Amino acid sequence: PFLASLLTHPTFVSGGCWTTFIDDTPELFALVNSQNRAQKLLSYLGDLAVNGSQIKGQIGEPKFKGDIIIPTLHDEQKNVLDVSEPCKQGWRSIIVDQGPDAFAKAVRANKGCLIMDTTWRDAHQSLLATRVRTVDFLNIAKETSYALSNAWALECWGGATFDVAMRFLYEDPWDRLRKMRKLVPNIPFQMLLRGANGVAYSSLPDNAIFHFCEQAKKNGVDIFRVFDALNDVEQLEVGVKAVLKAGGVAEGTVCYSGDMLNPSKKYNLEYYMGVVEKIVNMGAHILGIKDMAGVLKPKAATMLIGSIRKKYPDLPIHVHTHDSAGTGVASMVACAQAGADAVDAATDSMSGMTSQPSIGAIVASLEGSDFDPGLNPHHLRMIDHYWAQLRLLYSPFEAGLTGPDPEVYEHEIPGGQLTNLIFQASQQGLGEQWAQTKKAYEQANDLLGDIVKVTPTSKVVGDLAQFMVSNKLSYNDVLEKAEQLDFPSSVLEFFEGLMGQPYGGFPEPLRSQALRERRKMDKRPGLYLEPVNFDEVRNKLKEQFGGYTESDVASYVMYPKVFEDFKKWTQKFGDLSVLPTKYFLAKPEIGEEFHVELEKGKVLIIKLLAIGPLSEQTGQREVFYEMNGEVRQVTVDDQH
Ligand code: 3PY
Ligand code: ZN
Repeated sequence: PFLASLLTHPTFVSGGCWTTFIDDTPELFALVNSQNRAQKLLSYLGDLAVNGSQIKGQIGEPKFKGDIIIPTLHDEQKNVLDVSEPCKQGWRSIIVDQGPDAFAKAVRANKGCLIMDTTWRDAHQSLLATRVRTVDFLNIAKETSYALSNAWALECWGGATFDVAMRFLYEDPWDRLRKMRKLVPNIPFQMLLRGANGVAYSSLPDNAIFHFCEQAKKNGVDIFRVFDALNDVEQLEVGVKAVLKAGGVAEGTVCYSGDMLNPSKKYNLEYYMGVVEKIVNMGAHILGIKDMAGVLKPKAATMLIGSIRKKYPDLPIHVHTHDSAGTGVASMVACAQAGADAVDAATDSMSGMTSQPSIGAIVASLEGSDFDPGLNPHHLRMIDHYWAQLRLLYSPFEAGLTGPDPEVYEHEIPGGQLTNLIFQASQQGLGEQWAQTKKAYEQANDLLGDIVKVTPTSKVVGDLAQFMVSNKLSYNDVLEKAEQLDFPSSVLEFFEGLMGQPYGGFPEPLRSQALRERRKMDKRPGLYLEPVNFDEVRNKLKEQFGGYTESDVASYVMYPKVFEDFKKWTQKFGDLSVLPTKYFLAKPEIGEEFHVELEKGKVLIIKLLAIGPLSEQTGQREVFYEMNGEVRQVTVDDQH
């Protein structure tokens, strides 16, 4: 294509200045570049047409077949709101103009209870295997900037979204962040950071966390919810310090586990108040309460938030929950009444069960009270009309949840993990085994010392539970045979101390029997790990991929292999984040026309014309497309 463009270029044709021609004509490269991109895109589409979707976790095709309708918002006078430019008003201006301390003061002084909308992060992480793609956030971003302009924040980044974007969606999470930021300049963006684990599954060297937070802040994150999966405050502090250094709003977070109302349980009010005190002393701007399994009952919420509010009248409190048991709305209302400054909710059609409670239900429950969140219910409903369509578009990733699971009070499985485990059980047709897995999860937790369970420690408990079920091991079997058992690697990493120190210590003799010759760390892992040599990483990326950005460096440090695979994929298929989800997950009908905007103003009009017969010699098929009026052909290996 380069030669063709060159030979037909008017300057070349007219015999104009030859020596500087190529240097002076950059559009030639742009053209070749976009033709390359178009060809790569066709390779992906051809492969999809012949072999079906290769996206991990996808079962079948989307239930939603039509075109997504973007809802229209209206103002108080019922005039259509002009959303051609993003909204400019919102809480973010305080962070940008006056800094994190001023934000903390302002939200504390605010009378109502604000809402953080989790639809762009935790809701799809908990319901749709974290599979929602960048394009689907961007398509509703400007409308959202208006509808949620008075929200505390949009939770839109971090947690599992970081690795899933690269690993399964072949998207750059940083690119997603920058694009969202452009279209939503007014609402604070919040991310979830797993303390010293960053957005990975075990600890990284401290300098990796500092570098990551600096990049996250630069690329658009305002508020960082920092937690540690064991409430190990030393692990947590690494994250909080990194956020403070980067200039972000630090939401130091305590993970809620167990049942505070039950006096025989390990984690009681005194325990929580102790962790809170340490978080306050770290200099966190906000206190987060993270009820990752949805086990904070309304009465416990009143007691916990009430006690913290009484001791720390000026401390902003932000509460997160999951609706697994069906009590999410009641608990969040109780939090608001007890003095929380913000609670989490998700758009209605992406709420409930293992996700956050419904935003519409919480707003209605607080309406007219002193705690009214100050959001427009009509606007929220309009945004939800969009998400109702999206939920059907992503139906191939549904776990098939059917109703609340109050048994969560016993097994305490966090929302996202509960969905995953149900999905796995239903895939294997193991209805009975699912009941056993829940029971085994409870026992595995006891074996490990009744630990706080959230990524990554929830995976440790889940892996041990599945290990027990598949090897038919009872609680006592594990204790008795520990010296002979080949424990899952996550369990060994936990016992080594790679995820920090659990409250009350590791269970002995199980720890020593399981570890055998392996090391035991009794301090936080960051003290043992070699710092990352960033120059080495930069050189490596330059050599391997011809260039890098500083956010690539952060991705590589967090997930070296995932990043490399992601780069290789994009070298083969290009940046597919521009492809509408419908055509990313399934092939179009023959003759169906669709549009892909490669970049601003560069639109491809594509139509699948035919899928050719299988060649016996090569095992390949030719797939024919029309692209901007020209017939194009791709050769695809038939994997069937
Ligand atoms: C994560 O760490 O991804 C979580 O959502 C924990 O709740
Ligand atoms: Zn959560």
